[in-house]
Amino acid sequence: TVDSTSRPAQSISEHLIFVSLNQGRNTISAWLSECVWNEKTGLGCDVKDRELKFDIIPNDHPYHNAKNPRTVGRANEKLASAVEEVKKDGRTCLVVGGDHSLAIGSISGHAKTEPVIWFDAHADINTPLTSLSGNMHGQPVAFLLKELKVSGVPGFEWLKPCLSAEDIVYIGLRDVDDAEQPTFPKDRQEQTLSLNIISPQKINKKKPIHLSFDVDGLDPPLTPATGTPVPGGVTLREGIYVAEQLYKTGLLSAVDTVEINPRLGKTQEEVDSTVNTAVSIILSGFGKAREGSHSCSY
Ligand code: NNH
Ligand code: MN
Ligand code: MN
Ligand code: MN
Repeated sequence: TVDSTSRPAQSISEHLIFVSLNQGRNTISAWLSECVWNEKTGLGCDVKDRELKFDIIPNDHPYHNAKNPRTVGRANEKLASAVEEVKKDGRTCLVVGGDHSLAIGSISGHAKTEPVIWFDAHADINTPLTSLSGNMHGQPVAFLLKELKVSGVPGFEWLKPCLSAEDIVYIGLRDVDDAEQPTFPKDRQEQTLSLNIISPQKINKKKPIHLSFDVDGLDPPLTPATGTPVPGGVTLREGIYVAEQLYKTGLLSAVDTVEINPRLGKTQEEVDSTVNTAVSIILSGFGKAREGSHSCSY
């Protein structure tokens, strides 16, 4: 996480806390430490690295169409506390997943944040009653929305929905399930790829921004190692532009990086290109400028 209150806007000396949902360091966290935190070759960010370990709850039967609710619920409870600690410490939080169900804990722990930029091909607003896949990564927005009142899900007794539909801005959206239509906030999709994606009113309020970055929001050839690719996505240039603009607001307070699944890459090259793409967007969100910076040797 990065200190967004005391740092100068263009500073590359950020304070970062890294929360990984993976058991042990993986490809993306190894890369990130080189590119983001390494003082000589990277952005020189001050990093506090945290690894969270989660329990697999036995006999975790589905709740309607939500699979593994107790395991996912408890993991998110733990993540929410970790993110809350990071924010109390005045740092910016970068969560590396893992699938998008982690946004439930990440955004809850980052409470009172708005807007949330939901960068994704999908709306992720299914509920345990509407989901056809049963995957909880297709449901986090529904769990977070006050309007939807999802309740009674085992493992989520701790959760208090903290977002309103008007706090969410979707970027890259192009695959909304029929069952998601009635609940999808229709006016929430960006019209153009400019910072108007965030209403000027919200920026004026200087509220911290949460970027929930699902790599499948990008065009599939950029991120082949992901579970549910959808053609016609955001280009790398557009993705980097969005991240740069968010950095320039000085308000980017937490970032989720989700749906990178190295096991789904057909070759090592596919895994590497997925990770490289995600890393380049994260770096832009944390201040790497395409035009370079004299104080940055990267
Ligand atoms: N909408 C589908 C579902 O609910 C797909 C969700 N998959 C995602 N979401 N990767 O971002 O299962
Ligand atoms: Mn998603
Ligand atoms: Mn958060
Ligand atoms: Mn998605």
